[in-house]
Amino acid sequence: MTRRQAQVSSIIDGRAVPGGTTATSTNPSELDEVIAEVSFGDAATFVAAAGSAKKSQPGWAAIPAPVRGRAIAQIGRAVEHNKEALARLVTAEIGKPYAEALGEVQEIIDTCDFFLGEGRRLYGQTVPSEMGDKQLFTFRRPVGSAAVITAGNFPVAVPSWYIVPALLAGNTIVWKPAEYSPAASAAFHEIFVAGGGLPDGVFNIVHAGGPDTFAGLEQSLDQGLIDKIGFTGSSAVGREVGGLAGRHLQTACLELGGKNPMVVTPAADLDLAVEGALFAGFGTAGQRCTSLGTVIVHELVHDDFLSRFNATVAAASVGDPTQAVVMGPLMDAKFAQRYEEFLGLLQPHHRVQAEQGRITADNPRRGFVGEPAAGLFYHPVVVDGVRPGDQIFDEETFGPLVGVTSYRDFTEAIELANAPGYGLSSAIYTNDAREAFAFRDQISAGMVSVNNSTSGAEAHLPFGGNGKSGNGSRQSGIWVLDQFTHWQSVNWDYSGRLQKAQMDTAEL
Ligand code: UN1
Repeated sequence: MTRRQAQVSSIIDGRAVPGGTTATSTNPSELDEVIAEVSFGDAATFVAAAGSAKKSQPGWAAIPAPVRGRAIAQIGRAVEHNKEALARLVTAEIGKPYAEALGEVQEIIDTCDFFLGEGRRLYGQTVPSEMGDKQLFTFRRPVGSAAVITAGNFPVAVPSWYIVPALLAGNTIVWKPAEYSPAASAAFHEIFVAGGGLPDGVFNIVHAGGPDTFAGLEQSLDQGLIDKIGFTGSSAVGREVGGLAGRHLQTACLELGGKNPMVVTPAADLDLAVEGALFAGFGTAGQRCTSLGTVIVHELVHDDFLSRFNATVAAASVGDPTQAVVMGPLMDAKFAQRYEEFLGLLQPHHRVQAEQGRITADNPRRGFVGEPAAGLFYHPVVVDGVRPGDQIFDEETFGPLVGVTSYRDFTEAIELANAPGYGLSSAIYTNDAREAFAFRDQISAGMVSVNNSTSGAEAHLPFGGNGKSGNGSRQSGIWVLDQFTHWQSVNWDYSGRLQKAQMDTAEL
């Protein structure tokens, strides 16, 4: 793997395809450091990549699944071999603290480790028939060519959640990574193709802007070149992508935003809850889809929780993500700007607990690690008194801001937790098993943590959400195979005559 790829372009059918426009990706901790120059393709580039994936798919699917599993095993080892280098690149390109970046790369390895054996276990069933001299079977068949469109906050782990199982199941790929993580995605692509010995055209990468990608995707769907879409990104764009898929009679695998609640009850270990809220709220600078949105804390323990949380947040190390910090910079100027617009939505009834905004010499942070003016560094913010109807309560923030509100009884806690209408992750801190089970039962969320953070899901459990967080599709673990395979039923009659179901059913 090349440490830093100065030049990045789309790779279609094994060949680099420069596009018409060039952009640079910079280090959000040191904005004048260029990480990569990326050549952006357009809609036609996407269509060409889709054509390549479509053409290569039958050949890839013809390779026996256990042999495809071996390719996944080799990819896993290649990622392991490049673990530190890839993590350093993620830290340099999107500012994720190095320890988290190592965890992100480990998530790819875990995904490969899980799926390598699936090549030998891509089971179908033998099913009894209601007629004699007839056998029924089911087979998992690859869906075909898949478009994978991912975000930059997890520039390498989340793509692997789609790409590894899709390849294992005999699908081919067009991957459009985020515009602001081209170097990390180019490195990922290089490791996958070389490590797995993937034939040309099986795994194509397209660097392009959002509107061109959308246009290229639509044209590819119209031409029958794409059979499945995997998309991770905002709820607003997910709605568009889901609509596009639906108009082509496809279901997209959608992993969208979250406004993930954490309920803290009087039966909670408050220090544990504070630790969980710090990691969930400010890990990846609050830019995970699983990041903590609002702490919903019982009024009896509200003040105690808030003062402990404030003290912990005030002491949290912020700065240079190559060092052991809790929080690095925001990942890109686009996100910094959006986050600042969010800060502009604070209202008089919001009790902001500490400094807010960009960390600068005029707005310093005690114990800051590094040079704040060089990067997109923000104060971690806690806002008490948020409530339904406030944009800050209702919508995903995608930045280092955690809201706090209080509740009187458990019913109100659940109402507040479900109010924003997302449904990705959630957490409850309590040592009362009845509360924990009641929460699990009543929360609308794909993922529930008891006495743990909203973020940090393990790679072999179903991952995904409901409501504004997704269409119920799940990634990770065995369940994602239902996204990248179709069931084929086979009925095999060796009676030598036409046996009609429901009409020639054997008698007792
Ligand atoms: C995302 O932010 O899109 O559970 C995924 C977590 C990580 C994945 C987050 N394993 O926080």
